[in-house]
Amino acid sequence: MRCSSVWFKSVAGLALLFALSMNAHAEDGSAAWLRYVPISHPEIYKDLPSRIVIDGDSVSDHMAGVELQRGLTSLLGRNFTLEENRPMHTVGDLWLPNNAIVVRSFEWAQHHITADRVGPPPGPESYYISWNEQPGRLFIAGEHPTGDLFAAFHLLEEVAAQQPIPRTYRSTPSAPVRWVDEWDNLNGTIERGYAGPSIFFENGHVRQVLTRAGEYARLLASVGINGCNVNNVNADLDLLTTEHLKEFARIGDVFRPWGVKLALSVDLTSPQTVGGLDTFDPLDPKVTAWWQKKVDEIYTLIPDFGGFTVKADSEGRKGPSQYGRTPADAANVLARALAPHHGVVLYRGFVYNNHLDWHDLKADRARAGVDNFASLDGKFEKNVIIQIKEGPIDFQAREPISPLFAALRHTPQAIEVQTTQEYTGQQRHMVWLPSMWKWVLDTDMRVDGRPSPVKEIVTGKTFNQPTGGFVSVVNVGMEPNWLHHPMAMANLYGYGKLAWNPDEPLEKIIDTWTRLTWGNDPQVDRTIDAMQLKSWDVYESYTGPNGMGTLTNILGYHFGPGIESAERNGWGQWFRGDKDGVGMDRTVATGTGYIGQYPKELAERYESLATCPDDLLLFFHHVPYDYKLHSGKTLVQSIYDSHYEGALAAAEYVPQWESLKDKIDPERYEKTHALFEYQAGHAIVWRDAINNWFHHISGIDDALGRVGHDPNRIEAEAMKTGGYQTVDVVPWETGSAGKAVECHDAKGCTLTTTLEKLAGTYDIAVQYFDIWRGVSTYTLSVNGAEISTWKSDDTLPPAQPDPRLDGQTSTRRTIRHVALKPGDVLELKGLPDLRLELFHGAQAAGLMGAQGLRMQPNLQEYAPVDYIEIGPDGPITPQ
Ligand code: GCV
Repeated sequence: MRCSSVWFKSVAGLALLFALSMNAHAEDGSAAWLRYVPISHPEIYKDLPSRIVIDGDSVSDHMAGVELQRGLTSLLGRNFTLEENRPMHTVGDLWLPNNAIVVRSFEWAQHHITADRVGPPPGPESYYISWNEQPGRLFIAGEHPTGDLFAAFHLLEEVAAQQPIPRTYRSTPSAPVRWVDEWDNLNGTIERGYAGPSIFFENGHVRQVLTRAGEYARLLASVGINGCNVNNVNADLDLLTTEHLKEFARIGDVFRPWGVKLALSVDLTSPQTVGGLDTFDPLDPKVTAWWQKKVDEIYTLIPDFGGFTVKADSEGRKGPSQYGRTPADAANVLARALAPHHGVVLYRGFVYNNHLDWHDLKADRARAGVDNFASLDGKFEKNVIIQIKEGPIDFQAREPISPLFAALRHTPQAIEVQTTQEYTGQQRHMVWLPSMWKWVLDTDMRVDGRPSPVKEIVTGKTFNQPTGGFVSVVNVGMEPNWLHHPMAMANLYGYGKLAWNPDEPLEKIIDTWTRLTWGNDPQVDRTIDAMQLKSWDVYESYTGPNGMGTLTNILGYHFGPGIESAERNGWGQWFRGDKDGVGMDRTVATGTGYIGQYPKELAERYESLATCPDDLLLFFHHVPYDYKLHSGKTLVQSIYDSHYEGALAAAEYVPQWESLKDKIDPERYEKTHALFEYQAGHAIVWRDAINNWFHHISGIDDALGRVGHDPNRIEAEAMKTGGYQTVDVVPWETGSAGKAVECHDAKGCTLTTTLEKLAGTYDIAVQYFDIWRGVSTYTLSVNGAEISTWKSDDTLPPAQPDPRLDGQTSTRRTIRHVALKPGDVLELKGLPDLRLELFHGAQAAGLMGAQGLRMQPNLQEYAPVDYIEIGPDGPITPQ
């Protein structure tokens, strides 16, 4: 039983004021889905009592009460009072106030509410809600105080989405591990983070002010997430010093009220780098003792510490292989140290050799998971969980399911997914990833010919494991709205919901998120739901087709197209495209044998061309370009078509969003609008790069004559130029005709052309390159009259400056509804980024006098331009 003390506190007075002032802030996205904006029909909840009574004195109970008061007061526009630690503290205590929202223990509920309604305690984080209008009592009971908190958030969610309060509702999480990982470094940077610096660290230390970390924990708790690993799996080597641990304890303190456990990623060399030992061999007794002592030290500072995540023998991290030891040897040492404190080890299955020989047709990175871990099944301590990426490569737009899920029958597992959109548009493209995750979780691995969907494997049901669950790499940053794109927060929300209940329908998840984030207007909800639900499909269709991987620049920043970067190197993300065909032969019959790692039924399905699904074809097979897909199209024609369809669908987001203009606050409307405009332009960069590349390599024309023919396009290098110079774009397919122009003149340069268009109204798109740190200025005029001027000052990915003109930096400005007639002269003026620069010998050169300063094109942004495209009004310049 949970204890409660006798003190009584009513904090009703300031509640309304507090709640209203909370919502007075600008809509900068920081409130995410916890906006608590007054609902349009508060009368639905007129019977809901305004008195909240809490039994229990834990900090989570307190937070549940405060959250209920804050949320309900704001949502319903009336005062809710809060009485904490009401004296109803014994199981035998029958007192239960009417006309109140009462939070009590599950144990109490079992004794005093009809047992068959409450049922047996389902698990430590479960909760129960019952609503009885007659005495006017809403009853909330958690098996553990965090259950109260989850219940409070659930109730608030129902009210915010204007859903009826359930008569009785019981909820139990699917698995004990529902964590997020953040890849934050102590210096404040975030690996694969796209929304500003770390909310936890700066300059080698934990931030002094951890307000954002606390707010983040609240968001996590609101969707049932119970653990957060705060540092990069490529862990800082000095992470475990006592000095750092004391600082991490402060993060633990701000997480604790929300029931979120702090976890850390550790480097296995720590006994050497921190402990000063001469070895990190896991089987050396000195090393074992060091880990035990270090873990004990951690728990004295952070009593509810969650555990360690380990990346070893992978991408340059050292690991047990250095001493001829196995992942089990290493994981078990940590696990034994953690076990007395109930901590766990999440040992990543992402162990592979990134120096593979690409000449070797049998070499295959996808095999690594099963090759490295299957033989260790059953050799891990009980508190070791193998953390397995959803696919065998690396979070591509689509991959098959990792066969490792089916290979570990005696070892707990957790699935690792990525909320941060490393390979899926880096929060500059809208991609709702729960669609992908649900596809993965529902995939039936058919272990031993029996139903065994991934969701049941990772939640421990299939193989009867005591633990396991879900991990998502999130990488929120200091930008107010956490992930940059207002739509991207739906990924974090959806992750939490699926981790809690992998059977939750996608439609329900997205609709609730939309209501909470954007309001309950039916048109808004219908439009946003539909956009999000198709967005994975749309992104996949204009990036990597048929299971080839995303086709991004894997040697760069994983953002724009960079097709051949995947080939001819040791990283093993090959798709083996040549003039005759494309795809990795992973068959058992003639290829790498990878398919043989799946259970029999799946292996047979993938091995045979007759049954292999089109959307995974090239992951498993090498086929010629004119190979006929199940869809009836040839492979290459399907690639062309899907890229045109996908780019068009992305362009349609703009008018779809514009249809909601009057129903969305201006701040978020404008930000989201700019991102959709960006996505529309960048989808065309993707479309053209991939289609032109396949056209070039296959030599097969597009049956519809679009690829390589852009009648509405005027190449910059073909225009009359005042000062612009032609340069190559590398790789060639990321620039139209492989060329662009740059202006190296501080006074600026011009491009002009005389139009022969029929009189009418057109959209004019300028395709240019926006380098991260430079800010060029562009001005477009018709017959000398300016129609648009803008600066290339977007903060596009990559987060590190990419100084090149390529598929990451290529972007587009569209000027709509421009009246044109034959003979009109179009002029684009580009002014490169200018900075005052110290200039030696300034006087001799007669520039800016004796100060020795001059304006110079700087930072490698020379007002670059790729082309101008002029087409009829519409969502996309048509082909
Ligand atoms: C943290 C991919 C990413 C790396 C990441 C790695 C991993 O390779 O590109 O940035 O490293 O996965 O998951 O460990």
